[in-house]
Order: sequence, then structure tokens, then C-alpha cells
Amino acid sequence: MASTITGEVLFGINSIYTVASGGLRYQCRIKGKKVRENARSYNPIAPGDQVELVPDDYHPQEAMISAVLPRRTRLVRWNKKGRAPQVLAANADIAVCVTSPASPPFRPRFIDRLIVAAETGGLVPVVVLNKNDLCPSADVTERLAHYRGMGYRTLACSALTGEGLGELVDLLTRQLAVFVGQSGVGKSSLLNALCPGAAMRVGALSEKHDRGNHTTIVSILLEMNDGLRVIDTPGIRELELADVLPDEIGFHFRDFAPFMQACSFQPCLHDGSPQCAVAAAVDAGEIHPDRYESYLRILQELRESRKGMYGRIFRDG
Ligand SMILES: Nc1nc2c(ncn2[C@@H]2O[C@H](COP(=O)(O)OP(=O)(O)O)[C@@H](O)[C@H]2O)c(=O)[nH]1
Ligand SMILES: [Mg+2]
Ligand SMILES: [Zn+2]
Repeated sequence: MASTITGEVLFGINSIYTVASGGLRYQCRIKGKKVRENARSYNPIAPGDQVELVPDDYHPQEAMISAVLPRRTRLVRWNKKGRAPQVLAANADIAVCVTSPASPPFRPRFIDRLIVAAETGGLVPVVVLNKNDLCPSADVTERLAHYRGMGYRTLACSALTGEGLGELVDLLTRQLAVFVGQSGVGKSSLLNALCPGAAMRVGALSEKHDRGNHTTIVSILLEMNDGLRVIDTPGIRELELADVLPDEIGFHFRDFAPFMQACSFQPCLHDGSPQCAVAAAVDAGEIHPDRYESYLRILQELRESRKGMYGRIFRDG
């Protein structure tokens, strides 16, 4: 039997995965049902996954993926079309939530969701405000300061003017980041500003395999100059959560933490139970009402849908 080697998945399109190993790139298919049905997810293998490869003796750039090594972290969302959890990135250290002050508008609820998804998957969330050249409103500035006040790292920058890009490079150095955000916030532009040609590579890939116009359609791990490594993801309109249990959400709203223990009925889901200290803190102006609204919506969504069924499959499995 051929000996196996270990590699890192860069991206996968139509069940062909491009895997980097020892300075080479292999085109790989999955070998066996075990890997293919990995964790009942939409995609069995994600960018950033460490995999075992069996190189093809006759085709030097081809191999079979025989196993996926355990993931250190995972960023998961609910894939609506596929009706299953989708791993956007594996083994990334930080989840960079890219936002913009306008076009598209700033959406703190998206940030709140990404924070929950990131923290439950073992990643550190960071909030990046791109298009800072568009002069953010007082409202946007205030919400960013609020995230900062809660202890989240925030960073304002502009792919257009270059503002803040040095700080972004510092953030990305020596750790694997995944960029997540609504379509149009400038994820690809930022990557392109950091490494000219990066977006073109993504665009070319997307064009070759789908509809074109340089839109990112698959997640891809980009290896840039100076060893920077970033996973770019397709624009996400709604970040629906999966792989999270309803009673876990509260722990990822860290502004709730000082109050949660004081709720009269434990465990409390803070959605209308009597003498809920979190709801009282919202009324008293100690918790931002929009954060509470975010929380309630996520809770509602997890309860209603079949997604609850998938609670924690990745972490238990
Ligand atoms: N004013 C301004 N426009 C930007 C900036 N970054 C990106 N854009 C524009 O926003 C649009 C979407 O950018 P793109 O990188 O494709 O966004 P993505 O969908 O998040 O990858 C493009 O027209 C960019 O030129 C920025 O910093 N400032
Ligand atoms: Mg893009
Ligand atoms: Zn409560």
C-alpha cells in the first residue's frame, strides 16, 4: 500500500480538493464513505482541514484523501439550500467579521451572530470596519466602541485608501484568519490590497467553475506574500447558526455575563421568565437593547428550526 502524507486543504470545487503538502499542490478526491459522510455536514472537508493523502503512483499531482484529522477549530453556519451545517473554515484562529459603514449598511446583528459562531467553534472574533473612507455615522462609531468596550478587538480600515492596512497585517501575522461578511463589504478588496492578485486568483477560480464576475463563490485558503494566510469566504446574506444549542447562546453575549447569575429561575433563557436579571438590565439601560434583540432572534431561530437537531454534532463527534 502507498504511504500516506499529510496536507492542508486550500479549497474544494465539485468534489475535487486542492491540497498543499510539502510545497506541492495535489488535486484530490475523497476515498471512502467514512470521509464523505463526515459529521453529516454540507461539506465533509473545508479549507484549513488537515488531511491524510495517498499519492497516486502514476499521476504525480494527484492523490486520494483517506482521512480528515481532528479539527482544532471550526466556523460553522447553517446552509439553507443544503439544509445542513456547513463548515466555512477549519483550524482558523480568528474570525474576521468584515463590515462597512454603508453600501452595504452596517449590521451589528450580523456581528453578534458571527461572535457566537466563532466562539462556539473555538475561534476569536474580530470586527473590522472596512470602507472607513465613507465616513461612518456617529451610530456606527458608537456601536464599534461598544464592541471594543466588551473586549472585542476592532479595527477600522479602507481597502481604497490603504488606511489601517498595516494594523490588519499585524493582526493576520502568524495566525490563520477567516474573513466573513455580507457580500460587498470588501473582503476580496482587502485581500487584494494586502496581496495584489489575491482577488484575481479567487475571481479566476470562481469564473472557471461558475458564473464569473469575480465574485467569491467558494471558501478558499489564500497563501500570500510574507506568509500571510487567510481564508476568504463567499458573501453571506444571513449568518444562520448551526452547531449551537439554545442554552449556550447567552454565554457568548459577554455583556450578559454580569447579570446571568442573578436570574431567579435557573437555567434562564432570558426570554420572558419572571425576575430575569438580563431583561431587567436591558430595561435599566445596562445592556444594549439591540444586543438583547439579537439574542432573542437567535434563540427563536434555533428553537423553531430543525437546526437544533444538529446541536453540537461537530464537537461531540
Ligand atoms: N469606498 C470604498 N469602496 C470599497 C472599499 N473596499 C471595497 N470597496 C468596493 O466595494 C465593492 C465590493 O468589494 P468586494 O471586495 O468585491 O466585496 P466582497 O463581496 O466582500 O468580497 C467593490 O466595488 C469595491 O470596489 C473601501 O475600502 N472603500
Ligand atoms: Mg469576495
Ligand atoms: Zn434571565
